[in-house]
Amino acid sequence: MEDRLDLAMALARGGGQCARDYFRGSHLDVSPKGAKDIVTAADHAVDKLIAAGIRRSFPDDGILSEEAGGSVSDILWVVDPIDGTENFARGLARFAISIAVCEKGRPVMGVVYDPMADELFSACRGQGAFLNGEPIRAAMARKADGALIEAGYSAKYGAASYHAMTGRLFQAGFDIRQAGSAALGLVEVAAGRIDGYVEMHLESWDVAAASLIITEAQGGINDFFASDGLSKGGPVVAAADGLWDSLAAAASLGTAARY
Ligand code: LIP
Repeated sequence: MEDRLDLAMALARGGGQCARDYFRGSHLDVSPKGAKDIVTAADHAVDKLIAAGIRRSFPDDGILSEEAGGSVSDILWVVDPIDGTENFARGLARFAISIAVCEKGRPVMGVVYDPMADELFSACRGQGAFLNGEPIRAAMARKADGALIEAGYSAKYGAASYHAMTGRLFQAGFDIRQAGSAALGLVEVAAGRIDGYVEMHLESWDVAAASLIITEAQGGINDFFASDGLSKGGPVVAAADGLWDSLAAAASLGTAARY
């Protein structure tokens, strides 16, 4: 898996440079992608760059990406070429490249790269989590009162249920932010910068890399991949180690088990 990690890190950086070349430019070609969703020329360009690199080095591995789809296989690359596309399209410098490898449906390697901050988060199963090569750890246990979390929002799933969820979180004492990139919010839990992240529904490409980085940083996250999260997606609750139970209870997203 070390070879795949090295390649993922190189492709994330290369994809990040490609995204920066498009960023705030005049050739974004923003187009609708289903209800309340968009895709840009940069998403496609980064997706193609990453897929070409994987096929060159590991032609027998499967690829599942947000923009090109794909099929599940034993060794599967799960790619979000630009996580935070809405931010990217509006010129907001908060987006990430997310690349994971799953074996038998669960992440075993993951990288999340923030091209604007030049921060590369990485992990291989059982080997710890790193930011630009330095070990990271999720925050220690915190009480809900005053804990800073992110509650991700997508217009695809409507405002009413989001308001109900954030109402429960405020009631429980959490302070809430919403910044538009699930992958970056999740790795900020792993780095201890925030104390938790919740979202009602995410896809596997939003979550796969960051979920491994969180567990390798001693944080907690629900068992997203247990009930076919790889192809169906689902809710996400991630938190500092001692905070997971109270955050999951307040969010009340039906995330029964912590991974
Ligand atoms: C986005 C996530 C965000 C979520 C959006 C979308 P994308 O990823 O980062 O948290 O609310 O629905 O899934 O589509 O920009 O890769």
